[in-house]
Amino acid sequence: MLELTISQYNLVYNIFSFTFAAMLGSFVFFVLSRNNLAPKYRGAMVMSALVVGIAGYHYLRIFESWSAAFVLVDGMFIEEGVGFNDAYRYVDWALTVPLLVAELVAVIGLTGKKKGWLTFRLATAALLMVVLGYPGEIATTVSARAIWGAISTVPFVYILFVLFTEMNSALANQSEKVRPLFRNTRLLLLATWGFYPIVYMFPLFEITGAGVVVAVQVGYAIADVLAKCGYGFMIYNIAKIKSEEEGYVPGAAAVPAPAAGD
Ligand SMILES: *C/C=C(C)/C=C/C=C(C)/C=C/C1=C(C)CCCC1(C)C
Repeated sequence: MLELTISQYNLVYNIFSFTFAAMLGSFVFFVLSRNNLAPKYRGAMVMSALVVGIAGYHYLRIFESWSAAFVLVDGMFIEEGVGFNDAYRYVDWALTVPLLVAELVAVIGLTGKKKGWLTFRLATAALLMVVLGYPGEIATTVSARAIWGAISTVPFVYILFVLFTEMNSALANQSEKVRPLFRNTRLLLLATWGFYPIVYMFPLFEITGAGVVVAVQVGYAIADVLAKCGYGFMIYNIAKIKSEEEGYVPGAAAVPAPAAGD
């Protein structure tokens, strides 16, 4: 039976509330600022908005589930009834993680077959990673958690491999100004995505009970804000600079032809 102190319960409660607010705020920003971008980059912003919209909805449900899962008895929060539903998180990832990789490909400005194939491979690997991680997340033994975690790491490594090898040739075609932004976005992706398997491994260490539940929820929530909102802002920045470089003037009726060599 899970028992949390009042401050443990409140910490998670407040983090969920903060995360919902961050997703909602980002959603409004991405929708409103879409028109500052050249039309070819708007798709990336639509995907950013979808990601934080979908995640915002799920955080609301996670937040509700958390509130309903515990009762206060003698100064401790005791889990009762149907308990806390963690599945929302994986449903959310199954939808948002493929969109996040598609966003990055969209903002590079590849066209045609190359774009479609790259997006397909990255999005499929992302979906596989999430689907294969779930049985481990709900497993009741450490060994099952470790095995599913290891299997789920295969597509994860594949994604990183594609981003850090194949994508280099696409980056070589970007302007001086845009290239470091791409590198930073890719590093943010590596740092934040790398955080999920670490959080996932918490229960494999000695931490058990209330402490680990709190650490996992807080860890995933912070990673989600950085990997969805923070990342979306960086994608917006890249798209904005590229739009300007390509001569796009927000509000102008026609878009001038891109400069030679672009
Ligand atoms: C917005 C949500 C994001 C960016 C979620 C990303 C999730 C991961 C990178 C999860 C990776 C996992 C492994 C690599 C192994 C263990 C199981 C997972 C699913 C936690």
